[in-house]
Amino acid sequence: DSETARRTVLLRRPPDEVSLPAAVQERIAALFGEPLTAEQAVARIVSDVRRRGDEALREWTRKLDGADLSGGLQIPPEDCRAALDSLPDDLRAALQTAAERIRQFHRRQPALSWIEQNPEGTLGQLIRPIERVGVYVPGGSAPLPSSVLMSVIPARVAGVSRVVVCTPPGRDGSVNPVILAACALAEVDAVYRLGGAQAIAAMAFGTPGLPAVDKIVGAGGLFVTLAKRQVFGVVGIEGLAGPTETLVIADESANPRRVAADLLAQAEHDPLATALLLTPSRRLAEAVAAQVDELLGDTAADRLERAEIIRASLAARGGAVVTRDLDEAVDLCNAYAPEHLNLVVRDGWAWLPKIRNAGGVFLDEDSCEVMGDYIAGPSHVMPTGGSARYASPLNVWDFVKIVSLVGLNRAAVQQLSPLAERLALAEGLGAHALAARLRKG
Ligand code: HSO
Ligand code: ZN
Repeated sequence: DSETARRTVLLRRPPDEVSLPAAVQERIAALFGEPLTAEQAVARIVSDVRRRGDEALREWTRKLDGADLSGGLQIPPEDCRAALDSLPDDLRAALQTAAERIRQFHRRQPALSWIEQNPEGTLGQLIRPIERVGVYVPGGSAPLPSSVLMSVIPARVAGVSRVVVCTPPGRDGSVNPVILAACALAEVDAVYRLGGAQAIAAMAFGTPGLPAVDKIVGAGGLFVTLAKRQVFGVVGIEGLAGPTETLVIADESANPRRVAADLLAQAEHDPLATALLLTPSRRLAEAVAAQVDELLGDTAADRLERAEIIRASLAARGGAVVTRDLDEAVDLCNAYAPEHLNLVVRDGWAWLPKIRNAGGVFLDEDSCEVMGDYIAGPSHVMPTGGSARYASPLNVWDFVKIVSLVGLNRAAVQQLSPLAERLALAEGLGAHALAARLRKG
């Protein structure tokens, strides 16, 4: 009804900062010598990389990341191996278990070729992996090695023959060692210290130092997302990731402290992340709010390193909505189509059939989103910004395609070619009609 509709609009309100923050605008103006929109700035970088290749990559990396690439674009594979070997044992073991669970989960997504032989001959579909895939792994304030596993392993399971990773270098040209270790573990073929729009352009068009790929996947910041949009068509992309988001639907049976922790976990990703609670219980909403304050407070037992980011995110986009009942919460969820839905209600299974739009459903408190972020098995690369209405989490099917097979025999063609000819004539395509007619007998 209209109240539900009004609330959905509020949930997905356009960010206040649609226009770029002043600091970014100034930076762009300084870099390009004139004020440009983010799209224009990205378009310049993309076309420059396309024209001047590695030279442009070195220049943009120096300008944007402050790093010197003269030591080489590619990180030597030995460095990745060494990073894996020198991880603390417990961390290496955790990554290995995560990798194995992700592999097992994705092996259950069969993309099947089929060939049907019948009196007409043959029709079928051949599943072929995409040959070369590029994975973008963001750097920045929280480099996420788990994202390496969550993107590379589904590609490997699909049979992609070459998987490369681009990730931005720090000022000293280095890349987070745990990211390198995850690349070694996932058997990435090449890792390039390259970030932003320049990385996307390089993977799309190829340069002497970085051969082109066929499809680019992985989330990134604004410039990465705009660049992916601009190179789409030259290469495939899996989607345009926006800031991450979680909707918690909970009733009085939920533990407020755990719900609060799940909201904080989401908010800590990004000041632009969204963490929302929908509940028919005002009491729960208030209890969760109190827990959020307590967990964020200065006196909290373990002070959260990213408390500032969490506060910014919760202030701009976080909160609780008290709904009429659980049905309304579910309706709001379907309209909002969150990346993550945490369903923490009595008898969650009974509600599951009503959930239509969400990247992933995390059923019950124990199976919180963080399990999915790291270790459960499905990829944590999930559709954001309402795209769960039509898109899926990253999966094996993102890395294969169908080749259709038509092998009709002479008898079938004799029977069908007059129909093809008739359709060709209706389309005014005389050569098509001729080709069909020549099969007639
Ligand atoms: N929740 C993030 C994934 C992630 N969390 C990686 C921790 N590391 C977006 O789905
Ligand atoms: Zn997360």
